[in-house]
Amino acid sequence: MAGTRILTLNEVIIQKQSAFPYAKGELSRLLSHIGLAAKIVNNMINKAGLETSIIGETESINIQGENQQKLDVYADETFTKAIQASGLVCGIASEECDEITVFDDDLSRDGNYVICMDPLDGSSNIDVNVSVGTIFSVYRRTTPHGQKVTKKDFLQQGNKQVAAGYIIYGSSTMLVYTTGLGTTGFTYDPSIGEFCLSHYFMVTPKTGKIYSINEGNYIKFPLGVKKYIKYCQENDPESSRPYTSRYIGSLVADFHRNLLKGGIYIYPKTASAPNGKLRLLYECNPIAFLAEQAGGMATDGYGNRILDIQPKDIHQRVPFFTGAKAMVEKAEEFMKEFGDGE
Ligand code: P6P
Repeated sequence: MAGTRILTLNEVIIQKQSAFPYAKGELSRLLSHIGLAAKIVNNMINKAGLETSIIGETESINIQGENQQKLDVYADETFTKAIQASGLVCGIASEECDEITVFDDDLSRDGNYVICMDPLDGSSNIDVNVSVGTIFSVYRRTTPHGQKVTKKDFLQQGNKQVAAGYIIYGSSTMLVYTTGLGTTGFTYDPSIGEFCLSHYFMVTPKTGKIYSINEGNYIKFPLGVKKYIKYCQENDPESSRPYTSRYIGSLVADFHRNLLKGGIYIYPKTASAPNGKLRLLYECNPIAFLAEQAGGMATDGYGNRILDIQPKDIHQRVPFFTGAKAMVEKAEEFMKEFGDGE
């Protein structure tokens, strides 16, 4: 539109940081480094179909027991290097690494922040050209500066996050983040190599017509989840039911669609996954922060706000219900009434 100049990620971060006094420009610098890594990974993902050397599996299995994709390792290394180069972060907890990564150089040891990240979520979808994402979560360290970071710095409740976000590598590549001042989205413009402001203040609909869950696990679900799925499928035009089932198998893509259109994403506990599948530190907490900042909700299905759960382990899993507030509340009603029963 004439007269409206495009604002880049760095410009908006600096604009918003003025409302965030203690960041002293550090957070904006950190988010800029994350944006750089996102551009590098985006470039490689877009070539994945052509560069056969970068697609497919490595020989290794990560701590999750999942085959590591070559791009998982590439994304983990790229984000780790870019984050360390900022000199602001003293360590990283990554889905791809069994233990925390401690940055032991002078600059980083004095860093104020730690990062939890899923460098490439949904990566098994890459070889079939389905959207994937990077998820990150930023905390201030709790142990004294100058010392090596410890696991304690990472085992903080999600309500202590100072920033969180995701990059979705889809039909277009977007970076969506929050520092607690609302959820903001940027769309990557490859012609200028910049993330450009496209969604200044994202607000998710109070309710929706989309439910996202892997119904292939139906027989293993808690009774409350089974009852909620049937509720979604009932014919009740007054409440816009039956809802539409949409499940890509890529959390960032499913969440992003529901954030914009209104919907609920559920990964509950199942008979074979008693704590669910998703990891609290680098999937549920950052997504929950973004959901709440956009007016949505995120719980474990048992009335516990995700952001208030006290982590015990860096790879801890939790059941995950997130999306439009009215939909999460309705699912919680079914869980309260029917619980885990058969
Ligand atoms: P399932 C990808 O591995 C992931 O962590 C999320 O991105 C996704 O929503 C979920 O697992 C898919 O799991 O068991 O339905 O294949």
